[in-house]
Amino acid sequence: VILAVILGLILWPDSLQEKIKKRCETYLEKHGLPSQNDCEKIWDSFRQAFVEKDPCEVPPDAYDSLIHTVSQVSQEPTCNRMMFWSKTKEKVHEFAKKCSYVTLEDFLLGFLLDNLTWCGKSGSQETFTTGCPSWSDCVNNPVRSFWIQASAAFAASACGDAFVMLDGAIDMPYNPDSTFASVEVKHFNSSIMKSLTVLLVTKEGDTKTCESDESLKHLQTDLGSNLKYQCKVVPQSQLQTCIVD
Ligand code: DVN
Repeated sequence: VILAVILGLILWPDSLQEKIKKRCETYLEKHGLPSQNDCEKIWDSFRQAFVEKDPCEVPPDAYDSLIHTVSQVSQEPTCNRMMFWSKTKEKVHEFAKKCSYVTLEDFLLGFLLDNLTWCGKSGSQETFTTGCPSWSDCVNNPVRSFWIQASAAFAASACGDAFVMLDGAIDMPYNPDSTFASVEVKHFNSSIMKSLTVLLVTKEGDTKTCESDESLKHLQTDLGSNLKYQCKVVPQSQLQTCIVD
């Protein structure tokens, strides 16, 4: 048994708590932000959102306290460089890093939980990273609810000229069921945000244009008249250059 425990610790050194606190410390250090106790505070707020709860009964607002705590610790939104995305996760993060845009996953809140799975169990103080409901198993699952609330907060903070990277190689680049359409666009605040520019990423041979795509007409409608809409086709190869006009 002792050997199994030691082996377990070697093979599986990171509990969810350690992983998140490590990400938190790395992030705050990299951004020159003070960090005494902050990561502990953030872990506590995160935990209370889902621990001791049925993993299908964690609504988005369970994360309000975490979002509040993180906003007190972290940096201000970066106006004119904020970038949203849908069905372009890998491409957008590479592009954002290279070309100095910021996605939700570049802010502390998204950085802490990117690519993680977590849940609790009613009647237990434990946190789990396996056996948790997946995205569509139930609506109010801890992971889905987190991303909904984090995306809503991120979108509400968007200021100046914002961007979204959409996939021009699929039928519906702007999909009403996506988090981008169903949460983020609804939370844009036209008193601080001026415009949204779509970067429609195409592969060689794609014939889609900003004008030919039906789904983008819905995006224009959803943005309303207070936000300026722009759209540019960006061949995938051009993403390397950071030049997108
Ligand atoms: O603008 C971004 C960002 O700010 C954000 O949080 O929301 C926007 C991206 O969400 P989206 O518009 O729904 O885009 P996607 O590409 O449909 O989904 C993004 C991610 O949500 C996926 O990569 C999934 O995460 P994962 O599994 O790679 O860690 C997850 N997701 C969305 N719908 C899902 C799903 N996972 C499983 N099943 C689904 N139906």
